[in-house]
Amino acid sequence: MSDTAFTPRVFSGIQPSGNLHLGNYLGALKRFVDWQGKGVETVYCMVDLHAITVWQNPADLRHSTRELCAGFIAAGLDPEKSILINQSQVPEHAQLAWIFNCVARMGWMQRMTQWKDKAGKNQQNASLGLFAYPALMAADILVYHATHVPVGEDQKQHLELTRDIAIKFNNDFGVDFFPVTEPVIEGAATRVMSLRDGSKKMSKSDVSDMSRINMTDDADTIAKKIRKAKTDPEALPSEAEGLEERPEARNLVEIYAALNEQSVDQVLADVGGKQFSEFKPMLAELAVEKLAPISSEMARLMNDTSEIDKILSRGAQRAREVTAPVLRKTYDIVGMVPPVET
Ligand code: AQP
Repeated sequence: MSDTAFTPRVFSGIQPSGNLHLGNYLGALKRFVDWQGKGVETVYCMVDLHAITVWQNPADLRHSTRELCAGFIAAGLDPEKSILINQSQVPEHAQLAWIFNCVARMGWMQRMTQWKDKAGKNQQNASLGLFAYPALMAADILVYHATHVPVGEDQKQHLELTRDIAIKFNNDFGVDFFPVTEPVIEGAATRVMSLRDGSKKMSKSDVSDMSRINMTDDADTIAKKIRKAKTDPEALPSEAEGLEERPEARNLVEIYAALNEQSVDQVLADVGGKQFSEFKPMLAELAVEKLAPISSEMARLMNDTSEIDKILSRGAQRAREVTAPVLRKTYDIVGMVPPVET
């Protein structure tokens, strides 16, 4: 929470860069829904401008953006209660990002692990947008003066950079204009790992589809992926410390706990001593019970994308009531001459 007197407001986003997966759901989307009931304004974004920092086929991007919006709604976000937008329809995100490109330092960006991971050894060939990604993310958050940002563990470093940008802007211009946002990284599965390798996070860009559960997977596919998930030969322990050095086992127990809204300790109290041959069908049944209604609702919503487009357009209009004045004030602080009536 900000230590200044900013009105609490929640912002978060997901990239429409491929299939929404269980990691996005447990680390982010499920948290978004929880926040919707807390009496705080909530703004959730399909961050299409972030998605194009790596190549996206235009038709696929349009489809993924609408499908992501369908996923948001199917998971429980109500467009009347939360503002749902795609980033490119609210131009103030990109406009504020330019200001932040001039506030943030090259060295800050170079330290970002996501930049290092995604650009890899071929940094000279990566897009400038991929390098500047965290400044756009800071703008996404701060253009709403958002105070709470629910995300998965992998976004912690970017959120720290958002704080650094807000602090530097406020210091440079001698103002207390942008809130210093705290990351909200909570729940049992803030870092869902690959089903094939417990040392890698579950990710849209993993080449193996067996590594992740997609929110569009049917019941048979979900069950098959869990049945084939990598594990070790030991039985499950009765206490959480027994999961140390057992990343695949920990991952499956954490997924179970998050889906069933229990703690890891509560799950282990029930399943400790069981073999994976017994636990995996339990997990598959739970995953299908929780995810199948979401995927079938997504499919239903995707039958009429014009309704999704209207929701996004309405969301953008509502969003701009917040973002346009914040951008105007930012320009004023920076010293831009404002337009006048002619
Ligand atoms: N494995 C994960 N466990 C928990 N949370 C996760 N998130 C992503 N993966 C996991 C959270 O989902 C939100 C949106 O993520 P994103 O799509 O904007 O970016 P990402 O982290 O780059 O997602 P991917 O799947 O890993 O995409 P690629 O493969 O393209 O890099 C964020 O809150 C994130 O923490």
